[in-house]
Amino acid sequence: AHWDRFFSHTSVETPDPEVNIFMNYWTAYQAKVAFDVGRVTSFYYWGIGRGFGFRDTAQDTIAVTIAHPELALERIKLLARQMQSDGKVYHHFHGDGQGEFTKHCDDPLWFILAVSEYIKETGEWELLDHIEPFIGGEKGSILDHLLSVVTYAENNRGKHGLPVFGRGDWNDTLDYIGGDDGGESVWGGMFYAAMLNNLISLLEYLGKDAANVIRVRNLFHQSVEQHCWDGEWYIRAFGVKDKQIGSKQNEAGKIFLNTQSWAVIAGLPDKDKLISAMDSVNKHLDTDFGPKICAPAYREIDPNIGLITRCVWGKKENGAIFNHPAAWLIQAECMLGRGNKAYEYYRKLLPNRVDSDTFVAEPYVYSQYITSDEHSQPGRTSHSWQTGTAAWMFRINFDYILGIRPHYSGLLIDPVIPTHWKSFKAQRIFRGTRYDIEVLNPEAVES
Ligand code: IFM
Repeated sequence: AHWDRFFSHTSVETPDPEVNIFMNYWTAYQAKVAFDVGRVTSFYYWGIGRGFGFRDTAQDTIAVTIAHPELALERIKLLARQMQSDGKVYHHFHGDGQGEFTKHCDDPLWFILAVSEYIKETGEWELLDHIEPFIGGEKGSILDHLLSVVTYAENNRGKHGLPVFGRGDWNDTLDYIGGDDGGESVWGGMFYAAMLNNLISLLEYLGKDAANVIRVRNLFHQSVEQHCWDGEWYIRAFGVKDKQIGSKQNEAGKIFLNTQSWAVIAGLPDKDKLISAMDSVNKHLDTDFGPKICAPAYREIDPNIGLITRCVWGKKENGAIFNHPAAWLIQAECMLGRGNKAYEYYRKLLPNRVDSDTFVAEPYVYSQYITSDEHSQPGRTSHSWQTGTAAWMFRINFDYILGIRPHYSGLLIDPVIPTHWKSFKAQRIFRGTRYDIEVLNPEAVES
């Protein structure tokens, strides 16, 4: 009964039976399981060991906002209590009130994702007035917590105006970019802009003054546009003595996936560059098993880049097919209106695509990564279940391929599908109403 209730909130009927079975069961199921236990070391320990990651916990909430918004709400309140009034947050926390500050530059901004997705889904604006303590005891509303993140974003800028890298961004293994004092994250600049965009829409919808947030968002757009274009794609970072990482000039790590997909997600203005960046992903990163996180993989240790260069090539963040950022690539293709490409990537990444003897893990579960063509055993997967991928794959398919996604003002229907889909049907409960949707595509368009 528990699972029937959960699954009854969404359903899809597309011309592709595999999409249907993953979306109606396996991926939705995995996303919920990851929400429930993915961040704990066993059923008994809750956040012991490394603790709960702030960024992972924030992203997990999007797995349950549709069927169990009350669970997402509890996590949002928990996250709010792991924040300081200057916007800094614990990178890992152990239950309530204990945690570590590690200077990962992305963490605080994930709070905007969790809150904005919750409000889009539920329309519960009163969450913004809900009071939670900051670390240290001072109290503030959820809106105060969100605005503290804007202050953090503005203050955490290096000499190119991009986020100071600290001990990593979403990519934990870029932990010594710039050596001890930091470097700058180009992906961070894009990610900050994307999250601030969410906050701007929220404030504007409420009729509140968004001018300051727009100003800060523009700082990141400008810095990326001014300093980060490499001719055919966006670089990944500035390191020691301004060395560019993720550039044609490098022998390894010439191109990274995240700075191409997030250029689109961040809403950068130059459409030609965005198309070129995404086409470069297809050209330099795509493989039979999906797009690699970066290429070529590092084969020499570089203490001024970090752990990524100590991973076996073709594994983990060092050039594997890392499923979580691969999902963002699908979102970005949809945002460009390229339904054929988005669907092709989505299908290729389904956990039953590689033959089981090679893949090794369960053929219905997204893993953290699949070894790439640079590894001696390509197509092998690892860390099954231990990933935030399922939530993103589920939401990106529903929200961007089928295009049925919540917005502050209602449910938007904006599909970006393969041209050979003549039609599809979907159902979804939104703010208490079940919507029965049928999309017809008689002219075989992509969006
Ligand atoms: O983003 C991280 C995540 O928080 C933990 N696992 C690895 C990812 C990429 O480094």
